[in-house]
Amino acid sequence: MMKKLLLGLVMLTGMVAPALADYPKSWGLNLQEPAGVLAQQMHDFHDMLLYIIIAISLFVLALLVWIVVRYNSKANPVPSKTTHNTLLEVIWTVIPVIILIVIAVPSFKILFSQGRIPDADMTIKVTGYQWYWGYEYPDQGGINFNAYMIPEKDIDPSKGQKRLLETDTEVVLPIDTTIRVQVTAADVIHAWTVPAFGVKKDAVPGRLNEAWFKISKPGVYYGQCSEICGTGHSYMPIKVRAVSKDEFAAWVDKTKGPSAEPAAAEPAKESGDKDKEKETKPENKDDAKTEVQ
Ligand SMILES: [Cu+2]
Repeated sequence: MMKKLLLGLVMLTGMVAPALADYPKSWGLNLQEPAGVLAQQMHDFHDMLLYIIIAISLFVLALLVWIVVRYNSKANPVPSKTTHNTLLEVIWTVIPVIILIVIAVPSFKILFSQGRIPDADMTIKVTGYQWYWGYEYPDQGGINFNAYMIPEKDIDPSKGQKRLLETDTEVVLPIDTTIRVQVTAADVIHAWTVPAFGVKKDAVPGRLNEAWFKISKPGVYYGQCSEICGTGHSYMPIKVRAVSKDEFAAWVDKTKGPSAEPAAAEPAKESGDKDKEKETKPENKDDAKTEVQ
């Protein structure tokens, strides 16, 4: 019921998630819509916790109200001298233990399904840099590119572009495919996070972390670096475009050419060859600095 109430509240404020994309919204209340099994499991777990938390809060509130009304000095001038009640003490120890076990079982299940990487259909490697992401597709002929944030001044809201979330190059991935993502960093610790996939993985220099996900529906999914990594921390978003397997194969063919330059999904700006990247890097740095100040 509570979930419906919350959902109703979200709908009332006119912030229903569009079916084919998910991103953070102003005054957003619930988690982003899940786009895969892992995220779905997390949502179900979150909803279960919500019921338990609300029940416990209401119970404690009722106890407090009862005590205030029934046992204040006027209503109960001569207080009881009782200090121990074995049955009550056993109950208030055993019931919380049972609640914790009920929470622990699904929690460990999710941890295991996150941690055990299934046989993947494809792999992508993500490297965190101050302050952009590098992507490699080793199974697709080594397609690789860097994705920089599109600065706020170049954002066109009429095209549906979102401030602080758009990147010059999109990470194109197929749906219904088990994707292993290897995450590392080249300078400081970052974290590659896409809420709709249920993935948040630390990118640690000198270490290769792994996560996996399977996108259930096509669309655009946004994420952000989730480890404070410096002044440009909020300027290294993640933009994933999930497409059908056929469209993905076409994208790979188009992108894999001799130039190894990714097909830009955003016509506005492209990043590709090394010289361009060098130009963009300091520019991005300056943007980040001025915006922070
Ligand atoms: Cu970062």
